[in-house]
Amino acid sequence: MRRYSAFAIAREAARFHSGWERAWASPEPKPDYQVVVIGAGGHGLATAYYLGKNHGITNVAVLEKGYLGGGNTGRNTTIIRSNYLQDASAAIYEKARSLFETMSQDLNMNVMFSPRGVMMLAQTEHEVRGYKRTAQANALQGVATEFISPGRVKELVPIIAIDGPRYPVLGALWQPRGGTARHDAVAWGYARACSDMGMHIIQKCEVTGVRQKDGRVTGVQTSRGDIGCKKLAIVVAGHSGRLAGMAGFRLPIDSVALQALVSEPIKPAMDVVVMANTVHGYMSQSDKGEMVIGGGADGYNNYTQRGSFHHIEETVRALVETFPIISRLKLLRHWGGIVDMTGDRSPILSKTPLADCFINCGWGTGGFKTIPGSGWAMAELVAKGEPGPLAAAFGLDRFREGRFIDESVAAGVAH
Ligand code: FAD
Ligand code: PYC
Repeated sequence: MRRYSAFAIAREAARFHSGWERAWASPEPKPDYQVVVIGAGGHGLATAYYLGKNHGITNVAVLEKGYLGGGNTGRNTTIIRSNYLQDASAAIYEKARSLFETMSQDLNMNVMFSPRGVMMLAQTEHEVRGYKRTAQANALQGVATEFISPGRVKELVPIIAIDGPRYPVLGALWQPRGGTARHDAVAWGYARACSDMGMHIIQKCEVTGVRQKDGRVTGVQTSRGDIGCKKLAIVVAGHSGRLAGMAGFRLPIDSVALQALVSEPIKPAMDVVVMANTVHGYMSQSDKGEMVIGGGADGYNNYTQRGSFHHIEETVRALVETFPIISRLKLLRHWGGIVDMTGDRSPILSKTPLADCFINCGWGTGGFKTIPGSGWAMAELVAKGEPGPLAAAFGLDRFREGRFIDESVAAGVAH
């Protein structure tokens, strides 16, 4: 793979951009691989990448039923933060956030990581107590957050109305090194690096069955024929329940649509990310100038990968009191993705009842930010057959043992 650089841009400009290589290859599937990863979202691609980079395993195929990054990875609102409450969460979310700091250099792809700061507004006394508690837990965990006053909120976000009639801003949990990144570039960067290591990324290849013998996985049936493997990683977010069904086990997961919308582009108005979890709304401004807006997850299980009008109304109604300027914006587009929610709002990185078959899911409304950390931990699980320190708490057995990792407050929009 030829590296991207300022020199390469100048060279290609001089020859009418005729010399760029394809970023990743599109090979035909081989009959067998050492590891098959199902799902070319960020988590599946990062799993493959760290299998190669950290464990030297490159005989890997990533199978994708649509196009890579076309699931939630390309549909999310790109908020990156690690201000979770429990120690196990802080460890994996902060590992992921720290990997975002150097991701562009690591992947040689500009993922536009923008650590502009993320704040979660406290708009009830209950939230004030909850976020002060999180800031104290984060201090012990080595995660840099602080509880800030309404005055400081107004300084950081001049367009905010802090004296709203129903939900005045009483303070906020502030993470200065949280931010955003370009979601597609994250998927493309991992795909390019995997392809460069000789891995196969096979798009338009739907897995329709899981083959097994004597309790061990032996391969998968796909829309492009049978493919054998020694180890299988299922990393399909909102489709996890369906894939687990094919492998013969059940998951404590609900599939629900989460929707978002963007406004027409406007001049720079807000240079931090703001989440208002009591009213179910959040907002940031993209580099193009659009206000990126989202709300709570749909209140009923569904597989509809699209937006809906009632949701636009609910979300905008929730936010307009705190951000009066949005009443004058035009809506540009809206969409949805299918997220995979667990009861404790924490992920599952686990062995499964089928030997050599592993699952990574349950990131729900908040898994974009964890793509590198999750891939790192999942690669270790698949390579060694046992979870390492980052994944150990997130096994499926916690649901049987009642050892929940409750992150319903930190999950924000997933209530
Ligand atoms: P996906 O990107 O969905 O990838 C799974 C892939 O598996 C898909 O490409 C799918 O086509 C493929 N697949 C499924 N079934 C099969 C099959 N049978 N065979 C082959 N392939 C299959 N998180 C944040 O951290 N911050 C945010 O601001 C944020 N905002 C969000 C906003 C919205 C509107 C949505 C929908 C989600 C948001 N999220 C956010 C959550 C985040 O997007 C997800 O947690 C994360 O992208 C999940 O990544 P993934 O790789 O697991 O899943
Ligand atoms: O997890 O930070 C998050 C998030 C924001 C919007 C959707 N998810």
